[in-house]
Amino acid sequence: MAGLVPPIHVFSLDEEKTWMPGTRPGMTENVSKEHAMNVNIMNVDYSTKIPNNVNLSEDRQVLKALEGWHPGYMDWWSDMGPEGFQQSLVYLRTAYSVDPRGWAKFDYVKMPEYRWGILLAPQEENRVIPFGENFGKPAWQEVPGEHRATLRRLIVIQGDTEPASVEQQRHLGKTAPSLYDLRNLFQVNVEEGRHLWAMVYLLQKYFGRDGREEADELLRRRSGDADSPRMLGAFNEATPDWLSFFMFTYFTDRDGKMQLHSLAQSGFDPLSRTCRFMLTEEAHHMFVGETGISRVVQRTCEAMKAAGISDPTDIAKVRALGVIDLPTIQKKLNLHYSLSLDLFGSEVSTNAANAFNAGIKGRYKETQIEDDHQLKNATYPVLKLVDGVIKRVDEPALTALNMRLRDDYTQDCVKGLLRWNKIISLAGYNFKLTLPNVAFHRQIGEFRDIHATPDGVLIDDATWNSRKGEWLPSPDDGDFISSLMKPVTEIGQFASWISPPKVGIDNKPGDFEYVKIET
Ligand code: BYC
Repeated sequence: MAGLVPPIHVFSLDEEKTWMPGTRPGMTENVSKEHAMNVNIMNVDYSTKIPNNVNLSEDRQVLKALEGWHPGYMDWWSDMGPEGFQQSLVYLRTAYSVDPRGWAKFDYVKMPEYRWGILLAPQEENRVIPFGENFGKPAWQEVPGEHRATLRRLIVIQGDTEPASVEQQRHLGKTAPSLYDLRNLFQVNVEEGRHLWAMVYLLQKYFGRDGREEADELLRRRSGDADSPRMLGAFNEATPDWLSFFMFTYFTDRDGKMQLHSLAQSGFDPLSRTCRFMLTEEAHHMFVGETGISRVVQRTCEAMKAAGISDPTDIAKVRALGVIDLPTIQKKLNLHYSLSLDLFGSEVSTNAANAFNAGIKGRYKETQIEDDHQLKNATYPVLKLVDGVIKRVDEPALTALNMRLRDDYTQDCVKGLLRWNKIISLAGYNFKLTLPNVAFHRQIGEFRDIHATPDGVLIDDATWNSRKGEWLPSPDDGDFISSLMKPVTEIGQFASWISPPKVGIDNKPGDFEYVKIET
C-alpha cells in the first residue's frame, strides 16, 4: 500500500479543470453575459423540501408533484443506491448556487441526507433557437404541442440513464481501493441522483399527467432486469469492479457529456438550462475516470519497473505483482468504448434528423459551428459496410447527425489515451493503449450484424468466437481483477493496484478522512 502524496495542482483534461468550486465551469459559452443578467437565480432556495432555483415555493402544483415523488425516490435510493455506508459521513460537494465562479460547497453528509435539488443554469435573455427549421426564432419556454412526444422521449431516455448508473455501481463501495475513491464513487452517485431529479422536474412541470407517469416509471425500471430493463444497452451491463467503474466514468459519462451538450442547444429553453448545469457536475465524473485509469496505469508501470519486467505483455509475471497488466486494461477499454459507441444510435437516423429540424437536439458546440445551422445541402461522411468492406460514404448531413456526434466523441476520448500512453512511455515501455475500430463489438447501427477485430478487419462468426477472449475481458480476466478488489479503508492508504492521486479533493491533504465509515 502506498501513502497519499501531498496535493499539488495538476489537472488533466480541459473539462476536468472545471469541477472545482471557485473555478469557471467550461461548459457554458456565455457565462459572463449570463452572469450579469441573472444574479437573482444564482442562489438555491433551501427553504422548500426540494432545494431549487426555479421558484418552486410559488409553483405549488409542481412542488406538490415533486414532494409526492420524493418518498418513492428515497425508497429507490435505499433499495438500489450504494449498498451499505448509508449512515457514514461522506465528504461531499453540494451545489448551493449556479454561479460559475463558485457553485458548490464541501461538507460531511450522510448520503440519504444529501439535498437533491432542481438547478437550472441562468436564463439567457432573448435566446433564440440556434438550429433547424425554427432557426432564429425565440426559444420556447413551454413545450410546443407538435414536438411534445419527441421531447418527452428524449427527456425520458436521458432520465433513465441516471438511476441506471447508480444501480450498476451499487456494489462497488464494498471493494473501494481507498477512502478517496469511495468518496468519489458516492459523489458521482448522488449527482446522478440529482440528474434524475432534473429530468423529473421537466417531466412534471411541462408534461402533465404523462410526465408524472413517466417519472414513476423511471423509478420502476432496473438496470439488467429481465422484465423491466433500463432503456439503453450500456446501462444494463454490469460494472463488476473498479477498473470498469473508471472506464465507465471515462467512456460512458463522456457519451453523457456529448448528449447533454447537444440537448443544451435545445430550443426548449428549460431543457437547455437544465443540461447546462448538469454538465458542470458531469465534468467531475469524467475526471474520476481519466485520473482513475491514469493511476492504474501508473501503478502497473511502477511495479513492472521495480520488478525489472521489460515485457509488459508477460501477463503472468505482471499479475504476480498484484497489479493489472496493460493488455487487460486494453480489453476493458475495448469493452467500454464499444458499449458507449452504441449509445449514439444508428449512424444514419431519421429520429436524429427530425429532432434537429424541430430545434430540439442540436450538434456538439452548435453555436460555434459556422454554417447555415439547417444542413439544407450539406453532406457528412459516414462509415458503412459496402460489399463487405468498411467505407466512408457521403450521406445527407441531417440524417448523419448521430455519426457526427460520435466522431466528436471519439476525438474527445483520444485525449485521455494520449495521457495514459505518456505514462507508459515515460516509464520506458513500448506499449500503446488504442481505441478499437468503430466496427468492433457493436450491437447498434451499421456494424451490428458483422464481427470485426479491434483493427477493423472483418471476420466470420467462428473466428470471432475463438478469438474474442483476446480482445474483450474473459472470465479469467474478470476473476483476476476480482481477486484484487479488496477494500482499503485506512486513512491515506491505497490498494496495491492503484497509485494515489496527485491532488486531494477540495485540496485536502493525504491523510484526510474522506469517508467516516459507520456500519
Ligand atoms: N440501446 O434512430 P436510432 C448519460 C433505439 S448517457 C437501445 O438509431 P436515435 C449518462 C432508439 O431508442 C446519455 N436502444 O437512434 C452517462 C430507437 O427506438 P424507438 C443519455 C437504442 O433515436 C453515464 C431505435 O433504436 N442521453 O447521460 O437517433 C452515467 C432507432 O434509433 C439504442 C441520451 O442518450 C441503444 N444504445 O438515437 C449517467 C440523449 N440506440 O424510439 C448518465 C437522449 C438506439 O424507435 N437520447 N436505440 O423505439 C437520444 O438522443 C437518442 O434517443 C439516442 C438514439 C442517441 C439514444
